[in-house]
Amino acid sequence: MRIFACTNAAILAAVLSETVSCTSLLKPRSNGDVKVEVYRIIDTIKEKHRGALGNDGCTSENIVYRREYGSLSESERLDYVNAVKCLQALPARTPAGVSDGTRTRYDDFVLTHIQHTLDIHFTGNFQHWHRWFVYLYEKALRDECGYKGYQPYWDWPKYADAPQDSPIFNGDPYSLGGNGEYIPGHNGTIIQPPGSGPVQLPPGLGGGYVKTGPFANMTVNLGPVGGIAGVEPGPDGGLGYNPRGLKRDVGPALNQRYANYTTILGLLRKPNITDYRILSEGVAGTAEIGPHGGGHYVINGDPGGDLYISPGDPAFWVHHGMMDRMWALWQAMDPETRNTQMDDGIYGHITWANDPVSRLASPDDVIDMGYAGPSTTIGKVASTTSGSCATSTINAVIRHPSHWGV
Ligand SMILES: *[C@@H]1O[C@H](CO)[C@@H](O)[C@H](O)[C@H]1NC(C)=O
Ligand SMILES: *[C@@H]1O[C@H](CO)[C@@H](O)[C@H](O)[C@H]1NC(C)=O
Ligand SMILES: *[C@@H]1O[C@H](CO)[C@@H](O)[C@H](O)[C@H]1NC(C)=O
Ligand SMILES: *[C@@H]1O[C@H](CO)[C@@H](O)[C@H](O)[C@H]1NC(C)=O
Ligand SMILES: [Cu+2]
Repeated sequence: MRIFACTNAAILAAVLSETVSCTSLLKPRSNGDVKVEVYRIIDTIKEKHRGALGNDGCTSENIVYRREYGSLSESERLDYVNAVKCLQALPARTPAGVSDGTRTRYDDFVLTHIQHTLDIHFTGNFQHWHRWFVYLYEKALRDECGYKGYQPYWDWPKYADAPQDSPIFNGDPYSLGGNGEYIPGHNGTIIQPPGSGPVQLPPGLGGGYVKTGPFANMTVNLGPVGGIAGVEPGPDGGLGYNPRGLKRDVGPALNQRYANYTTILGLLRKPNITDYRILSEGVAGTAEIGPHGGGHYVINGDPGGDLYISPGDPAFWVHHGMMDRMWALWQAMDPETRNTQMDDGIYGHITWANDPVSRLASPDDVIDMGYAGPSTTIGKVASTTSGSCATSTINAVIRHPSHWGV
């Protein structure tokens, strides 16, 4: 096959520049070829990443790598699941009176996400905010619940044809709980994000309560808040106490359509952060919801389908682990430029899709974590590998969320 004549360096160059002759060899011919190409590019990125280690901070000794959920051993998955359950059993740090529905340490994270939903999506801080959010969750699992591993991620395309059977959702004791019980004839969710008309999504293969796996019988305390047509907010606008069961509607339709190998290849080939964001998050107010929205609505249900309280489903964190992994891989192709590049398109502002019109986000902008954990700034979490990789808040994020593991 001619493609093997293309060296790794040339393929990387081709990824970075549409003009290199190897580009034509990157053009997919079938889904199998696309997958091969994705792995070829990721291998090239890993090689470049390893070559750069030690130049500006992390070394091969002190860097750590996150791993794909299905690549963890059963006992490693169980350790992760038990740490999440531990967080769900610890008391909240949010003071009484702020939100009656915030009962557990886990809920602290959900509350922070609710409070910031409208200034952390389709905004210039989106990726940075969620990077720090996932990092602090990982840190809470480790520091407060004795977890020894790192936050695993959900490799979307790997399970796109049957996410309900994946190690994440298959309902075995090592999963994040099963799909919701199948509700015959149920319709897909109609989403209604801020500032846009309703979008009808296809249904998944569940729709009801999760009855299998470690999170069967899990209690959701906060919400609903909004974003789904026909669903009324819970008490106190969703901040009140509203205990109910976990529901999901996992299925392949949205996964195949929005988070397949072609999507990954598309992300890896985007020349700048503005273009990357438009594929990653989709086009606000349309059915193009990108792998970000796609992944959320593969989980769907309650709280997974409500954009404010979506972190209330334990699968949120593997989804955003993958969001961060993709961004980190993309950054690693050209760290000098991409670790500092800020989006200057419609998603580069401090309001949702720049509505109402607002200034561009800046590296000095604070990433506020409320009661979930310490706040930081956009600039401090932009790189996962620079800094001394030793102590302090800034190095903490660098030390852990590095994303080229199995
Ligand atoms: C699904 O939508 C169709 C068409 O709007 C409607 O007739 C049907 O009753 C709905 N099914 C359920 C279970 O709500
Ligand atoms: C869920 O709760 C019900 C009722 O309390 C109980 O019978 C069932 O065994 C529980 N399931 C799991 C998986 O914990
Ligand atoms: C794969 O995802 C891309 C968007 O990233 C989409 O355009 C394409 O239609 C999807 N493929 C399938 C088979 O749905
Ligand atoms: C990003 O790349 C696209 C080409 O895909 C180009 O049209 C656009 O001008 C670039 N934007 C910036 C800000 O460089
Ligand atoms: Cu979010």
